[in-house]
Formats: sequence, structure tokens, C-alpha cells
Amino acid sequence: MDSVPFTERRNALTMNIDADTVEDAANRLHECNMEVFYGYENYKGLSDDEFLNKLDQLVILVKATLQNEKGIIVISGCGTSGRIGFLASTFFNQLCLENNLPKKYHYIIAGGNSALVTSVEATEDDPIVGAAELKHVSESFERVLFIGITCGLSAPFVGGQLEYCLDNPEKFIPVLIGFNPVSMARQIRVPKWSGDKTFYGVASRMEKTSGALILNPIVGPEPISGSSRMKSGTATKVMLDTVFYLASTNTNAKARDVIEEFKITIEKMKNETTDIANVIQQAGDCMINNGYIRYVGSSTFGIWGMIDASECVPTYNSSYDDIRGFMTNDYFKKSLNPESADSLVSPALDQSTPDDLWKTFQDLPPSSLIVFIDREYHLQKALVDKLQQKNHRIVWIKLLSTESLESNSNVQMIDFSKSITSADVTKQYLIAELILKLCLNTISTAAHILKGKVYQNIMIDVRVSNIKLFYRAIDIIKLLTGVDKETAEKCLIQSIYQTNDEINNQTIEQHITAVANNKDHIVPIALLMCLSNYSYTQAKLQIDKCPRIRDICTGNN
Ligand code: S6P
Repeated sequence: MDSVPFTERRNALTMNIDADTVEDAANRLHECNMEVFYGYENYKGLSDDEFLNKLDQLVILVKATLQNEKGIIVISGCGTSGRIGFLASTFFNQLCLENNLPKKYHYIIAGGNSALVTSVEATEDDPIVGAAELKHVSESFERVLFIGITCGLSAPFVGGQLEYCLDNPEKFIPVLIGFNPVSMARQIRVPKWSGDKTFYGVASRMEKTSGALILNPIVGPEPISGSSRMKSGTATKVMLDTVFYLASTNTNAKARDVIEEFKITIEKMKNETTDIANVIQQAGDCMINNGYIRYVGSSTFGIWGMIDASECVPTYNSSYDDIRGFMTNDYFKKSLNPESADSLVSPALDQSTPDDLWKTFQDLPPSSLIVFIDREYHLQKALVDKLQQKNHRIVWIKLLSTESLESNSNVQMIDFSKSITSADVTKQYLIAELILKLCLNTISTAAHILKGKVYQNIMIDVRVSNIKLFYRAIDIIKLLTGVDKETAEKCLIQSIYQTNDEINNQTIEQHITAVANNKDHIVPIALLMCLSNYSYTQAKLQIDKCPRIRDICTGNN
């Protein structure tokens, strides 16, 4: 167990979350969220003194870069890590403009803009592309503070960038954010990294390099194992917001003070557990009955909605339509890096007017659930009324809005506004964003649990779309069936290629490419092949008959 990285371990608090009541599930997820701040086992999470000192050092580096005319801060990551970097750079660039500074923050996400709201997981395995993108964005600057985020200390895309920084110390200061000790960094070689390099090699080199900074507090295993969009994503957001906030404002406060304020507010989310649990129940009922969930928001609140929705596709192999987020203004489009006109851009990037939204929502399946984020509930009242006439369920997440719910309304409100008491407007907004992230993660995660996509606390139906996920899938099959690694890998590969024959002549990269053309439940089929000694064809037939993946593992299929 000790060699399993913290970010891949199973959390003892959620071992049976798939059998919990919705209220208990909401409580368990909240307790896991608080581990980010209070720590896990003997580790102190974001309250660790050594870590907080390093965070204060980073504040000094950011401040210096903000004041340097030829300086830029580049934040990079894959999947959720890249999305959180994008949101931080968007928010703090806005603050730069308000402080009469040019935009000093630049984001890079593996897979480009479309990866912000769709799954482009395979790109995280490419260190060459990562380094080339960093070189490109930093070309016209003399000093670059590079912040590479990879929660598992594993993504080669970020590894290649850190290596490039280490090779060019006169220009770059490399900072690594992740949530494992360096000894647990990924040691697996990837085909595109020459000289047998690994992420572990780069992280070890950083440890020995003066001026390079590694920020890797241990926040403990994810509530759903490996789902780093949850706690690791939260910790990333808190760290970036704390550092950038302190560097942009005239204050004597230290990282500890700001993190404490985040912690106290997040703790208060517990007061809304009953309302959160009600919404989880409605979201679960909606998904079980093939309804859709929609989030409607504007500015960064709307972007958080789109991001939460899009992450369910790779995490639970859910369909693109199950949960989607919509923007009511063009804030998202305006925040994007310019890309070539022919680059793939998701339709979700478009903002929608109330009329557009009605056109899209009028054909929603019966009993769908529409979540209005903060001020959008009142701004879109005409749409709310039309949706209610069609008997859809309406949820209002109230954050900073000062309006109230009409009396006799049957809208389900979760009111966090009373917990957001910070006197500082910037901090109020950052805290509201964090609460929103946690609330949406809780709703979408728990709804998938109710739909049967999780067994104990394992996301069984994960899409095997990169090397990390390929090895995670093998571990899941081994753990749940007791077979050895070779058998697990053999069945997984047969399931990927949809064949009863053994495949021995393909590389891991080819396996990942083959996944892109396979819409099947790859891991559940492989699981059943191992559990019941079925051929691929037999297992596929069985899975097609049994919609609840959880039932395969409990023998109820
Ligand atoms: C996790 C999410 C993934 C990860 C991505 C990067 O819930 O689905 O997209 O963010 O794989 O992981 P890491 O460990 O490099 O931050």
C-alpha cells in the first residue's frame, strides 16, 4: 500500500459511499473536503508550516514578476489542473487590468482551449508538445515564473515543461504543484520521452536545484479514488488564489491567514447539508430516469459549471448530454488564448441568450434538472417559469446574490450567501467560486453514485484515455477480481479492441488510440471477463443488458 501514491489511494471515509443515504454521502464528501485543510492521517494538509512558508516564498516571486515589465507568470496543467490554472489566470488578469497593469498571467492546458470543456486526456502524455508550448508563449519575455500543476506528480506534458525550465535557468523559475511526496512521483517511462526520462527524474532534479520550488502538501486520497478534480483540484485552487491574491494586494497578511479564511467558510458549508442532500437526490433521480442536468451561469461561475459538467465524461464515461453547462455571457470566449481558426472548439464555448437557452432547453427530457448559479436565477426568471411549466426541477445556488426566493416557490435553493462574510470583495468572489466548485462536484459525483457508476469508492467505468488511466484500470480490475496483473491487462486490451483474441503486437500508445473509437464500457467488460471467465463477446452481451455498473461488482447483474 505504501508505494501507492496518495492521489491514487482509497479514502477510508468513503469506502461504502455507494451504499450510504444521500445525507450521509453529502457528509462524507464534506469531511473529505475538510481533509484538504485539516490534514490526513499524520499529514497536515494546507496547514503544514513548512508548506505555508514555501507558499509565502511563492508570493514574493509572483510579486516580483508582476513588477517586472519583461516578466510573465505561466500556469500549466492537464485536465482539471489546466482548467484551474485557466480560471486563476482569467480572474487575476482581470485584477491586473483593474490595477492598470497589463495581463501578466498566461495559461497552458494540454490539448488547447477545447480541453477546457471537453476531455482531451491523451495529450497529457506528451512532454515534447508541453515544452514546445511553453517555449512559444514565453518567447518575448525575459523572466518567466512557471507554475506546473500535476496533482499526481505524473503528467509528462508538465514534466517536459519543468525540464525545459531546468535547462534554461537564466530565464525560468520552475514551480511544481502536486499532492504526493516526490518519492511517489510517477516512474513509468512514456514512449515520447527520450533517454528513458520519467516524471520522478524531473521532480528529483528539481529537489536538487536551488531556486526551484516544489509545493506538494499531502491532502489525502480522493473521495472517489483517483478523481483528482475533487480534493486535489480544491487544494490547487486554494493555493493559486491565496498566492495571487496576496501578491496583487497591499496587505501584510500571510498565506496562513488567507487559507484560514477559506477553511472557516468551507467548514460552514456543512450547515447546508440537508439542502445539498435534497438536490443530490433530485439529481440522482433525474439521471436514473434519463433526464438531463443543466447548469446556467455567467462569468467564472458559469465556467465552473461547464467544467464540472464536462469532467463527468472521462470520470464516469457518462454521455456528453447527461450534464452540461451553459454561459449567459461571452466572458468565457473573451478569456481564451487565441488559437488558429481551424482548431477544435466545443459548441459549449458559445454564450447563450435567454432565447437560445429556451430553444435548447425546450426539448429536455421530462423531469430534467436545471441549476441556476447565483444571480442567473433572477436574471433568467422568464426561462425559469417556462421550465417550471414543463415540470422540470429547478435548483438555485445562491452565493453573492442579495435577492430572495419568492414565497410559495417550489424551487430548491441552496443558500451559501450567509456563509460568505469576508469584508474584501475579491476574497468574497474567490470564496464564492470555491463553494460553487465544491457544491457542483458534490452534486455531480453523488448523482453518478446514485446512478450506479461507482462501486464502494471506485469509479469503475472510467475512460482509459491516457497512460495514467490505462494503469489505473488494470489496478481496478486486479483489486476487484483478484486476478494477476497479466490477466487484468490481457482482458483490458481485449475489451479495448472488442475482440475474443489475444492482442500482443500493439504498443500502449496504440491501445490509447483504440479507446478513442470505442464507446463501450471498456473496464466493466474487462472486469466481467475476469470475474466470470467470460469471453469478450459474452461479457459485452451481459453488460449491454445490465445498465448499473455497480451491480456487476455486487453480483446483482
Ligand atoms: C481528474 C481529471 C483529469 C486530471 C488529469 C491531470 O479528475 O479527470 O483530467 O485532471 O488527468 O492529472 P494530474 O495528476 O496531472 O493533475
